[in-house]
Amino acid sequence: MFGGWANAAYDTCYHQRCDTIDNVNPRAIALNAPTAAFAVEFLATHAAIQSFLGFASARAELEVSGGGRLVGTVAITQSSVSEVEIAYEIRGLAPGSVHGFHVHEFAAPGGDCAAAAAHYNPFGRNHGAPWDPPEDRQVGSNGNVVADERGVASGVLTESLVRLFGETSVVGRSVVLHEGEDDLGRGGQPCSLTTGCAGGRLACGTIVGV
Ligand SMILES: [Cu+2]
Repeated sequence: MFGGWANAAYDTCYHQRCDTIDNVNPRAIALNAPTAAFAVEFLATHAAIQSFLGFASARAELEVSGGGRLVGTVAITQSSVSEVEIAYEIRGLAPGSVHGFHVHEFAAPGGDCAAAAAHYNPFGRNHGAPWDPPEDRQVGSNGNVVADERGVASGVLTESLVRLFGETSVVGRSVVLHEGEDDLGRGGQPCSLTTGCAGGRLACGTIVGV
């Protein structure tokens, strides 16, 4: 009888323990709750983290204003925390022609260069030359490109204000090639300090992280 009671008690206890261990498992909760909480928080903030960390490189395909014809490519590489390299190759230009070349504020879907709006200027500064001190120019003050005798403009710019991460990332904005020359803020006209008086928009493309 004693043995029967003991066995019954043991069985109950055993099954309770089994239930506890198999179905609730406090030890597992103790181990996994912080992990689970972290995972939930990570997923919730993943987009923000990715946006902040940004991209190592980005690319823009330049289409003639209005869309339909590809005229160039721009590849931006975050070469260090403080610098990017902007490699460009643009074809079909007038030989020897000079064109303002800027990062503008918004995307330019399908060659809609008007949608790009103004130069990207998150710090509210006057337009200047790429070699002006960072505090004296806009993020979009990237200077001119020059076509060679074949009508091809190609080269690599090093930029300290353009970046592919953080709050002032240029990913999702655009590169605009203008019809005329950018006076780099030195023309003495009202437009010199905003657009460099570079004229209309020849081509543009949205900057896409890759
Ligand atoms: Cu521009």
